[in-house]
Order: sequence, then C-alpha cells, then structure tokens
Amino acid sequence: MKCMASQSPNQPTAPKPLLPKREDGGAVVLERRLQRVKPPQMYQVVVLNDDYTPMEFVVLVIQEYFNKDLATATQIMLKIHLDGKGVCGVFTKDVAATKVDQVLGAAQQAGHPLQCVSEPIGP
Ligand code: TYC
Repeated sequence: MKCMASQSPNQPTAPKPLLPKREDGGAVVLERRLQRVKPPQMYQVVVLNDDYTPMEFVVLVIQEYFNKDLATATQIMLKIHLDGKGVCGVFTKDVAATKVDQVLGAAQQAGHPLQCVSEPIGP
C-alpha cells in the first residue's frame, strides 16, 4: 500500500470538518455597491378640457380607465374643466400609451372630442 510520508498506514484519520475553518473571527464585510438599475421613466396621462364633451362622460372615463371612485373622478374632471387640463394617473411608458389609446377610443366611439396625452415626468 502506498502511503504519504506524514501519515502512518493504520492510523485513523480525523473526520474532515464540514465547513472550512474561518480565520476572520466571523467578521462580515459589507461592500458598498453602485446601484445598477434605475427606475423607469414615468409618464403622466393628462386629459384636456374642451367645450363639448359632457362632464358625466369624462367622469365615467376617469373611473373606468384610471380606477378612480366617483368622488375622485368628479374632482379630477372639475379640475380639468377649470384649469384646462389635469393628470389622471402616472404610469410606465407603455401603460400610459395604452391609457391614452383607451380614452381616445372611448371618446371617438361616443362621438366626443375629448383629448388625452402622455408626458414624461421628473428631472
Ligand atoms: N368643459 C366640458 C363642459 O363644460 C366638460 C369637460 C371636462 C370636458 C373635462 C372635457 O376633459 C374634460 N361640458
């Protein structure tokens, strides 16, 4: 039988430790890492005032596509009516584009000139 110089042939060997011995006294080193992902550009969906679309229709649209309750939708509609425009929600680019399409589609189908756009927000 071949054997290594340091070990005698019939000597039982000590069981191998399951974990390697730590020589750092259990110290934990926290590394500061650069953040690698930035939040996506967000877009606000803005509904515009006009002289012809009925208030009730605007309230329904805001409830339906922006998940607002009646009171909130009414407040937003009145703000649009008084200020000329109002933000109905803030979304990622694709979702905002879909909301604009849905509002314009509903307005067109009902024969109203309601306008809606999406705008990037933030610095
Ligand atoms: N100005 C409209 C009216 O008096 C109501 C209205 C509100 C229209 C909001 C569009 O986005 C709008 N009938």
